[in-house]
Amino acid sequence: MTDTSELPAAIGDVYETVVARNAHEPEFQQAVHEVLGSIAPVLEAHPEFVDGGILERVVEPERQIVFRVPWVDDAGRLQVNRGFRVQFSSVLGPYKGGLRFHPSVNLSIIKFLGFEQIFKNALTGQGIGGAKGGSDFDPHGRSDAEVMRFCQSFMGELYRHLGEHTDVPAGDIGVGAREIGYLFGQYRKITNRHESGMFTGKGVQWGGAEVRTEATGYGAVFFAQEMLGVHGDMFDGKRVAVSGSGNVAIYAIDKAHQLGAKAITASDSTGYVIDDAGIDVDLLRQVKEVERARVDEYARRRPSARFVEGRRPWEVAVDVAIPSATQNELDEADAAALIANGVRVVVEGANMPSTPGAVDAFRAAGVLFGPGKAANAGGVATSALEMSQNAARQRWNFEDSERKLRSIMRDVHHSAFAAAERYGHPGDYVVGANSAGFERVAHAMLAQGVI
Ligand code: NDP
Ligand code: 2IT
Repeated sequence: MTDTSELPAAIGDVYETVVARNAHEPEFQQAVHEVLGSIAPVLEAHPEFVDGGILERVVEPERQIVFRVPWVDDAGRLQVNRGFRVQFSSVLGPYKGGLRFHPSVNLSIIKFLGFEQIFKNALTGQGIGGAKGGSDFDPHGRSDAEVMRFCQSFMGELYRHLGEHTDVPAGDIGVGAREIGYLFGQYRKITNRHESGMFTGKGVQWGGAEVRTEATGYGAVFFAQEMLGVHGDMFDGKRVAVSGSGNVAIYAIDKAHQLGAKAITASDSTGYVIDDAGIDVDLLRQVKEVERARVDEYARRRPSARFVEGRRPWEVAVDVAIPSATQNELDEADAAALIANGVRVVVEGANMPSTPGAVDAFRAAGVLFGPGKAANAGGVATSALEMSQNAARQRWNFEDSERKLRSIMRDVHHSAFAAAERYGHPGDYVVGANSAGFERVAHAMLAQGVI
């Protein structure tokens, strides 16, 4: 990802510095390249952004925290993991973004996610900055007691950098309801404060917002609905491929079914299941969330399903694809297969799931492509609603919250769509989302001086 030939000079110089300074961080370079590659028209319209050194500053995190996480496993052995929190930008509000627990986690991955989060959060129109954190801890196969001890040790360091007005984490891969409970509990104990707004995605019985659990998957489907709507089309009757079988995937499947579509796949790192009768969400939740088993277990219990080991669902003929597992899980060959099979819409439930080659292929083929920054913004947007409710000591009901999410996704779509038109790339949601998010951040950075 070092080719700068297609970038205007001012942007190319900044990108080359990013590559030199972050030489061993391919995911971070990829995320920066994608944003910088989209915003030339914005800089042409706003030379003050170039003069104000916005680019040089926005690619450098405000603060990066890396720390030791020691804990003792059930066999009495000492384990040491590495913890991260990258506080990328607080220009629009307190740092905000999830925590990821996965063995692949390193600084490059946390920085790419934190960088994406700045512009995604800006696009929601809410007052939240961008951050991401996590650890190379792998919760798979660990007992609840081990996960609790790990979370307590992790928070034993991270707590000093958090707070409802400072930095507000949430979940991501490997961090769900169980982990958030343990992390919040430890923060409360150490600080002696029941500070509800310092974490989002909490249980609805103790400060969590209705619809936060469902928000990312539901939001991605709402975004696809908006994209189809522009072309007078609907979700009803569509065949849908979803990857992943975690939080985002489960609720994307759920909403697709509610809108009359049929989602026929789900996956994890072992392979995918195809179910021609449509994925049974209750069974998938039972297998993945309750039993924490692998996705092949779903196929064993469901006569209409079969498991395809070691492969990804993009070889299945569908109208809509919703990659909802992890970064770079859909490459150029996958995109070619989807296009050959007539895919009409791709919306990214995950962060950066499509490789640059795949994105180019979708655009060239005229596939409606919704980048994660816009399409999965419903999760963090609902986190911001949770922060509002916590601050006001209020609780909104499910129906009102879902209505708000629906309306936010309509606005996110409109912002991205309108920016794409304004900057001469109608229908290009990559340009639209990056431009609309970047504009908002850049204006705030200029106004607040050289910080
Ligand atoms: P979960 O941990 O709930 O689920 C992750 C799913 O993705 C699992 O099925 C997991 O399978 C699979 N997966 C993870 N890593 C890989 C890999 N390397 N190869 C294949 N499959 C993999 O996470 P979420 O559903 O919360 O997150 C999914 C994606 O959505 C991530 O990109 C995340 O950043 C993004 N996202 C999440 C939001 C949220 O609110 N939770 C908000 C916006 C974006 P396995 O168990 O085998 O690892
Ligand atoms: O990638 C994401 O937007 C998230 N994991 C959710 C972040 C949040 O703070 O709700």
